[in-house]
Amino acid sequence: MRFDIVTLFPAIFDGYLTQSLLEKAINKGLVEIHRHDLRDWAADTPHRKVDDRPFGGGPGMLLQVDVTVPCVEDVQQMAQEPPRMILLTPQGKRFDQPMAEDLALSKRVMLLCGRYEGFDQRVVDILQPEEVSVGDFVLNGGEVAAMTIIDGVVRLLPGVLGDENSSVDDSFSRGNRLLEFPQYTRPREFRGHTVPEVLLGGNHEAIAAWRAEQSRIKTQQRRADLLDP
Ligand code: 6GU
Repeated sequence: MRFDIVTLFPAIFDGYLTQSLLEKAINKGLVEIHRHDLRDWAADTPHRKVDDRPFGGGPGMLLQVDVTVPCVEDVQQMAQEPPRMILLTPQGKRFDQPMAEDLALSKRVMLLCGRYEGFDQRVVDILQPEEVSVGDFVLNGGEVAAMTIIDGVVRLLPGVLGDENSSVDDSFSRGNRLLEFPQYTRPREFRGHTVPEVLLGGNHEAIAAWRAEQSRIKTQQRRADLLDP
């Protein structure tokens, strides 16, 4: 699977791309991640300007259509596969596990990261990207949201997680709308806190029943909206 990220801050992704699961997925050839600096498409002036003030007034700066659209068109041409195009914005459709599962089926995803007050509306009108948000809060730009999406998608790709960490039972995956039950490992007792007896007894039916009940209780207490959407 190939990701193309368009951003003004490609270095934000450095640490994330070279750690742990994602680095392994890249080294195994399961994922390719290409970053593109929007500023490389700026007019060839000393300031390489990519943003300007909104017509009609108001705070902040907008990313310009005449920089962004040519950039995206060039990046599209960098591989055969036409990408699913996602523009990160707090105004977008909320990212969730079914969306991650759907994206994991595509060969190529392009992520457009906004900064400042966002993009000129004509970027959306011309490119018609899917507008996606990662939640009801405001970030300084789309980069952390893009990493969230990549992280959520990559772990679903075949071969990325070992069997021992399979994603099929994850909370929020299709058919599972429950929060996860609590888990324990050694030691059996720490500062007077013990492990629930049922988990030590080896009765697999009783363990499964206890876990299901714990999931239900936790979901009821914290996320009743998941039980009755
Ligand atoms: Cl995708 N971008 C920004 N800037 N803020 C957000 C977001 C995206 N999703 C939630 N908040």
